[in-house]
Amino acid sequence: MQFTLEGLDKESQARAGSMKLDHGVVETPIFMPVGTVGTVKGVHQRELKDEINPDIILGNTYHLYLRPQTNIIEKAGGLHKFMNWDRNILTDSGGFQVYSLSANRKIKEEGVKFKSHIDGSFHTFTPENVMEIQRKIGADIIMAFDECTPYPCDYNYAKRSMHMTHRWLDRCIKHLDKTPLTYDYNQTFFPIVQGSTYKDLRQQSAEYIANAGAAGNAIGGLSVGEPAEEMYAMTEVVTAILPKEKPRYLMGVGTPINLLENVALGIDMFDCVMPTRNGRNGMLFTAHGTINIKNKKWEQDFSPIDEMGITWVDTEYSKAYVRHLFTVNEMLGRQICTIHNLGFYLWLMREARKQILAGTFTPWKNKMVQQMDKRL
Ligand code: PRF
Repeated sequence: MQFTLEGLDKESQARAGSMKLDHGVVETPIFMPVGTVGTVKGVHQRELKDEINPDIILGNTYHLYLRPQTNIIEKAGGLHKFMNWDRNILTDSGGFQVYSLSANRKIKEEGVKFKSHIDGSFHTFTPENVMEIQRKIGADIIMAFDECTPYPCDYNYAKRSMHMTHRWLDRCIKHLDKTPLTYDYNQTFFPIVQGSTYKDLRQQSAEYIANAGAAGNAIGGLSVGEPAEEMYAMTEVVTAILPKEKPRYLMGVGTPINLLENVALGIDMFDCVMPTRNGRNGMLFTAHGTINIKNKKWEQDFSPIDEMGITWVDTEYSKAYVRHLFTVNEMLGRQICTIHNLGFYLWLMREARKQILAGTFTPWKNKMVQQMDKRL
């Protein structure tokens, strides 16, 4: 992978860059729509490409390993072919889903034994087998197997867990070197910084991760319930240490405001279920604040759902109509809100990039943060 920095903001740490991967160039900052089980929920690949237009999307090792199972994806020729997506994909390692989804998991030095949230069957993830699974799924960017600590987390647990994540990282790298590519394109490996909300642990972890010398680095363990100010403080500590010339990915973040504040702190990549999940619940993100389309307030509002018209659904459908779709529980309502929200998140990152390149990012960011912090 080749990462080029194309612009640096003078008043903040914000950067505009581009990552060259085997399924195309990814312009940063980027928001990666979440396609957990091999689909960005409710969105056709055609709409994803033509309307939302991300250079990269995300898949989850945990879910794909359980269903359809790794061997089916391998038979299909990899996840790109299986889901008919010819742009880039990143897979998360399962180091988060296993903790948030599976019942009675046991974390040991060897790995994590867990019970499937689907049928109760038992499985084990180790740094080694997770690397093998990610080779077979075949994403362009693959993630280290880590432990994401909960919030709050006592200092001693956070410290022990961080050291285990570091030892797991060494095992991931060692095993990956021995595991050949399954397909005829490259995979880029990203290690993950942990350390909960403790500054000294975050610094130690960032140094350890930076020393691994990977082509890109990720920050995990944030956006797990801590106040936003604590998340920003940890991002700042970590980005001061991670190499400037490599992309930085903040995992599982966040609201549109969280994205802009973290771009200002030097983050290049994000993913989050918020635009899709909240969209399915009738929440619309806009440049002027959030809308709960289910509110009675919109019953007779025949104006478009978003005058900005970033995606075609924005001006095609009225608020009153989409509210009606939710009232009668029609799936189209959920699809419209999902497309709108993803379109908005991708627009926000494209706009941030433009503003960074134009040297106007910081005042623009401040204005947007103020504007978006409203419920309409
Ligand atoms: N680790 C991994 N995936 C993640 C996280 C993490 O800490 C988070 C935390 N917000 C989201 N996704 N592997």
